[in-house]
Amino acid sequence: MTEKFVEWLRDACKGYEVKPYAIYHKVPHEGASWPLVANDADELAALLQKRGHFSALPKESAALANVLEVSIVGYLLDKLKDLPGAVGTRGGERAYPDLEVSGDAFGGGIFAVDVKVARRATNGKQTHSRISLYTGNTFFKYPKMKWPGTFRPFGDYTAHISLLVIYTLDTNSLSRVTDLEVIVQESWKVASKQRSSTTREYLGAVLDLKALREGRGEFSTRDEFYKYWRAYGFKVGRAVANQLAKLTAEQAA
Ligand SMILES: [Ca+2]
Repeated sequence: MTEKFVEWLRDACKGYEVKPYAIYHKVPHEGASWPLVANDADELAALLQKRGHFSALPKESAALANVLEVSIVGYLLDKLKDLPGAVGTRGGERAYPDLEVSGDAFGGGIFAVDVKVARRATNGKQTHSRISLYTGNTFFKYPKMKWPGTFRPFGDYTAHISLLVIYTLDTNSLSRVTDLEVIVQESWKVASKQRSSTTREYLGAVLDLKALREGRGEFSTRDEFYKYWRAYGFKVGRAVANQLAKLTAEQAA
């Protein structure tokens, strides 16, 4: 079931090209005349650029990542609409997952797809920084509880899939992004034993692009992965502790 879905996702992503191209400004430079006539997409882009309709996408990594993430989830939702027996739902902002897919098309399970956008390191062989797979001290740690910002408890999913979008930053282009590569793997298969942030409670993926492509993380089984990271001593801040107490009380009632 999961293999079938992963294969479908990989195949679907092959057709994805960077769609966000630039920020569009409605009002052109003074003196630009109408109508505007273009014979193809490239000519149109060149004309719009010349007339001052474009500025570049943000190059700050979190902002750029968000633009790409929204775009690729939109692209996949369109693909899913054309597929009988498949239902795609977009997750909320700052929520898990980014996309939920269910239906008979993939054997009836419910799949969580989380998009992680990462810049390629200058050496071309690693991600520039470690991709975060999950926040470790909330929904991931308590898979039977339905946390705010999630559709359902973590443990209710058939599988958790990471859709990794790797790009090279090109500050000279409007879209900022070149050499886009999409890698689809079950999340545990690309996990490392390192956290991805020293200040936030995130668990991280392996850095090596080849290992990400091949699903060669640092765990040999799914169980080993969950055992390791659920036992990890993440900090539990007051907000999380309060939320946990609330959920425990509600769900025991
Ligand atoms: Ca994401």
